[in-house]
Amino acid sequence: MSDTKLYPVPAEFAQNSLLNDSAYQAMYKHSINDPEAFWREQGQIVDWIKPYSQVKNTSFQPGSIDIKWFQDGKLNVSANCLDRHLKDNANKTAIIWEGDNPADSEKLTYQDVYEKVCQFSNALKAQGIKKGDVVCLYMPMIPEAAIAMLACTRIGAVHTIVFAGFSAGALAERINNCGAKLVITADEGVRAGRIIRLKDCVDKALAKPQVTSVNNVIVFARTKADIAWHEGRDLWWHDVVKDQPSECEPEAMNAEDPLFILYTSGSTGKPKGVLHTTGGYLVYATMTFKYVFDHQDSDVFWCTADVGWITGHSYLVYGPLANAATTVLFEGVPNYPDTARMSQVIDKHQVTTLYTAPTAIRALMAKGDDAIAGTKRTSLRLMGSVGEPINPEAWRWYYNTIGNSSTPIVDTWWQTETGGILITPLPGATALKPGSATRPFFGISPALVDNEGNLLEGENEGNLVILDSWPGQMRGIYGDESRFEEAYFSTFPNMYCTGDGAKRDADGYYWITGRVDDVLNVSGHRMGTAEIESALVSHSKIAEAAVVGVPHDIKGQGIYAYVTLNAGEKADDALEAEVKQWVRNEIGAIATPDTLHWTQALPKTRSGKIMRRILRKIATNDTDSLGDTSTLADPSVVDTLIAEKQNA
Ligand code: 6R9
Repeated sequence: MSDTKLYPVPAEFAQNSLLNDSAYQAMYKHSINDPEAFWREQGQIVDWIKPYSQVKNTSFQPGSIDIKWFQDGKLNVSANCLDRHLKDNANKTAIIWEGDNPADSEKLTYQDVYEKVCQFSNALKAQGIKKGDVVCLYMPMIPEAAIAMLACTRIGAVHTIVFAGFSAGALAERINNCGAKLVITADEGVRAGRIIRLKDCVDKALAKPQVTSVNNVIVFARTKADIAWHEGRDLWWHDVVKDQPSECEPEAMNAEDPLFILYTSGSTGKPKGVLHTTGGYLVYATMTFKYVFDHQDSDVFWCTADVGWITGHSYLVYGPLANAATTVLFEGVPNYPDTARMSQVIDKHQVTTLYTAPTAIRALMAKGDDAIAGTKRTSLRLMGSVGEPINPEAWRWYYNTIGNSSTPIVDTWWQTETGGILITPLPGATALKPGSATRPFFGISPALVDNEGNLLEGENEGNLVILDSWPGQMRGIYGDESRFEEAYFSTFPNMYCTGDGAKRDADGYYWITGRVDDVLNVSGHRMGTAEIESALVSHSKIAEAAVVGVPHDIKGQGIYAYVTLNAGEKADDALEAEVKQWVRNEIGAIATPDTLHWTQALPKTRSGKIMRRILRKIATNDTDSLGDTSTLADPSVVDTLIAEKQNA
């Protein structure tokens, strides 16, 4: 909390925004004092096919965790994102696609997207996909990714998007876990001038003997490259939509019918299939988008997240489209073909609202003014940050350089599990402090507890928990009911445990300090240390591995892996390269260790638990206060590790 300079709401912003501070205060109070009445009214932000009479039916009680919202209502997500806008906004741009190559861009109106979604919905039905079936998307950042998502929701199929940077093995594991019947992909993806062979990767995943659920693969021709073809299984996107009508009746979905599954990392080795349902998720994504980004009809909103992450679901596709906004979908990366690409895209499409991640900001900050060379960025009126804590230095650079010292920043804290933003400034209401996510959104009751679960009052630091449910909350872990309670409600009974630590200052502002569990945050991507460890030990030469996060200037956290080899194996540069490549192949490039620390033994307790606390300190050269080492089976291991680190 070093930076205490307040950035007040600019007068002009306060005047024209949806909510000022007193409106926020009054609405927040109402949302906490009478959640039932508050959400009964707010639920009307979306259109219902059958109105709900019930609103909130939730329990965080041990043994009877139950989360239901608007449970007797019926609605359709694609109808809310498209059909209802056709009357007034048919010709408004829904999606601006900006290709990896700056020469490629395209605009689709609400009418265009509506017709394409209907056609693709009919195509899915023609392939036998029904309400409740799971469809896996492994897609590059092209409009067809959003079209496929919306088509699934139109017919009641449950989508699960796997980030197209994950390996064939990671894809296979996810397909298998959810029993997907269909995979939608592209021949190839294009990113930063490089080709990603997506269809090859799907072929490899489906060739694994354990994957038996998939009947068909629909392939969009992005680059028209030569690809292997499995007759009878593979279908071209352009063929399946060709003769389909551009009308398709939306399925009336129950509010609590599954909408999507999204895999994320927890503290165990197995990714969790986070399940979101239809009504509550849509209400929450729609409402948070509207107020956090102070949505105005003329806005051009650009969220740089990939559709494979929750931010891409809620604030690239569902939140913006449900609000009839114009959303920018960018295939490339912020610094290709040159460092100023992000700024160029802002000028080119007159972006008003930019939502990006601290890792991207820091990477550009390292290039200084080259990141804005030749651009104005005067169309911007609001910027956002998400994915990890933003350090005040990066915040100020973002504010001063990208935002011309005049654009407020909303630092939004939330998670895959929360469906939408929980702690955030509202730009017309909240004075900003660099590095603080500030105050709770409507209906959110954050609290801090000590390790025993005692509530901490006032200015304090502790584990961040949420005391009551909100509509966007996840409903379960797909295929593993018991793990839901265990993962989120058992550490501190009667509270949702976020896994993050936080401080609260004298103004009641929250400052997220990062994960307190074994989850890493590398460039805003969540990864369990256990997942990387299990990839490492699956290498035939590796006996044991322990992974810790270390501070990294650009990525936020880097991956530091301690590795012991099987007897007789020798560590050298060739093996180091091989092991790094191995992890890439097992999980994906985002999981590649930055550092491999070869060693003979890991520090373990007498009961055999690896003491990560000590490994973290050694990795960061913080060895003056190693804390209690008396429970170690062999304390000399620690001295060896310290010496190895110093000689590295
Ligand atoms: C939306 C998203 C969730 C974890 C979360 C926290 C970190 C996200 C943050 C932030 C500080 C912010 N995180 N936003 N930390 N300030 N504004 O990123 O979801 O991929 O599930 O990651 O990311 O540690 O627990 P997800």
